Amino acid sequence: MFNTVVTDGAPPIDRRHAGWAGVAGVAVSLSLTELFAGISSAVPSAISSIGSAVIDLAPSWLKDFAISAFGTADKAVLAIGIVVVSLMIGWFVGQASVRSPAPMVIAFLIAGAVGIAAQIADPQSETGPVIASTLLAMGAGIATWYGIVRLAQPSASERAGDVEDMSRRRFVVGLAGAATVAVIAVGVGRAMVQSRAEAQRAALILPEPVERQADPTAENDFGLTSLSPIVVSGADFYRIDTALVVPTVDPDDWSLRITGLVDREVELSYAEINEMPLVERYVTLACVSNEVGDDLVGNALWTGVPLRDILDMAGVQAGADQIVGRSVDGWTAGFPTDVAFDGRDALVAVGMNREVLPAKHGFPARLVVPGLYGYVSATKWLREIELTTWDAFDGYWIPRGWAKEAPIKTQSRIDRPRRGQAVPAGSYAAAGVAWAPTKGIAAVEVQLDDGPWTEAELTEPLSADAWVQWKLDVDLADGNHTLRVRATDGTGFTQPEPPVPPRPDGAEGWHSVTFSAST
Ligand SMILES: Nc1nc2c(c(=O)[nH]1)N[C@H]1C(S)=C(S)[C@@H](COP(=O)(O)O)O[C@H]1N2
Ligand SMILES: [Mo]
Repeated sequence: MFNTVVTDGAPPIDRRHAGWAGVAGVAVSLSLTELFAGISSAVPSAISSIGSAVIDLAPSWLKDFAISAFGTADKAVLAIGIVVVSLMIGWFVGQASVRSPAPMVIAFLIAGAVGIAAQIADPQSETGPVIASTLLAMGAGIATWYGIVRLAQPSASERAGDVEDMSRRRFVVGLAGAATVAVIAVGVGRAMVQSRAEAQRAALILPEPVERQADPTAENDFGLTSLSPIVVSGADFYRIDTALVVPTVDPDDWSLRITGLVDREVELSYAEINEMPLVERYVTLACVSNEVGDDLVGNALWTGVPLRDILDMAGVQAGADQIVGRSVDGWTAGFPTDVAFDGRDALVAVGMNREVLPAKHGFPARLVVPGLYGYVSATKWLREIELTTWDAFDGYWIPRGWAKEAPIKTQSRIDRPRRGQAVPAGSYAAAGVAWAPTKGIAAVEVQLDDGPWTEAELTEPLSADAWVQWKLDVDLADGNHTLRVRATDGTGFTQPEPPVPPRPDGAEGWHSVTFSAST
């Protein structure tokens, strides 16, 4: 069939037309993979699977560059990059296939193999559906390319001038048709994935905990504008992860396994975990990459099973000095086993702020470990807890240049005023937050310009693991000012002044804000 790429005696089609036909083939093929991901939960998105493979294979300097250049949009940029590069390959291979279909067919075979390999690496995928859907997408891509090439070729009677040459119009219609199919397939696929997940989550009800925490009162939260609330909603809570698209987990298919150096492996279904005695804990999570003064930190009320209870079911063996959390998307984090038994409230959490854990914060279950940065502890979309030795395994970020042991450093932040803000002169309520999970905050001091360090008023802490708000009324003269803050934690340790960058184990230094006051 393909020997008719060039119809008998017809001139080869225009190179630009051939390029666009290739682009259309790739677009239809890629978009169908998104549609299939929507139709079947056994088929992961090919674009995000390839993105994950790129993230895993990329050298750490490149990842650092991407994170610093694009911030939390780095994954979106990567996905767009994969699509753009694929379409460009379609353009060039389309042009190379003017006389023979071989380059296009070979390119699709290679792309299919890469796509299948990347998708199968996703632990939630199933090989059969992945291969079948990829073959379908490849076939549709080749057929689209071939169809548009044919549409762009004048027929014998058109060439002879017997009838008006409509080939150009047919080409444009073909291209538009392919673009329409691609847009609809991506839209429908994405919508199906989201609605399947949301419907399942919405149908769930977080069980009543056996231990409830009191709601915050005016003692716990100053309630000032521009000051972070003491409990941050799931929607406003910072989000950091390596997932290109939020993993969608079917709680009916999901289970949590406790494996490795245990007396007996344990497997718990979502229902079984929810039937265990659940407790509520206020815990502040912090990201190690947070710069002094930034907002990759937040406090929430977590509902879950004490990690210790789940470990005791399995029986931790002597020598198992590392706990590794593994997520459904293959991410890992490890921390010392002691942490689960030293009295702090580490949880396998299923709820956040009295709601079923939001998808982007780890539904159906995640780890919450007070006092440890998220990258070594807070595994979202948790699938397995493995007991191992400290030396036997390094979590995801460790070979990428971050410290293996990563307790959260005592920190404080100024929320009011913002940097560069112009505030009215006179009395002003400066305020912010301070955190030292597991230790608690004993004092926060504030310095205006070259004035004395003055102790701020603190809110009643929700727990030793939760941040507090601080507030100090300052008297502002007209002109520019600098405000500095430093916290002292429950051990008596006061934040030192010298700035330290986030890598490898968390930023240090005093947050300071320059602003102006005028009458
Ligand atoms: N599966 C998975 N869990 C993860 C991560 C991740 O990339 N994948 N990132 C961790 C990091 S670095 C942090 S700071 C916290 C952030 O949790 P949040 O997004 O709910 O705020 O999640 C942790 N859990
Ligand atoms: Mo993080």
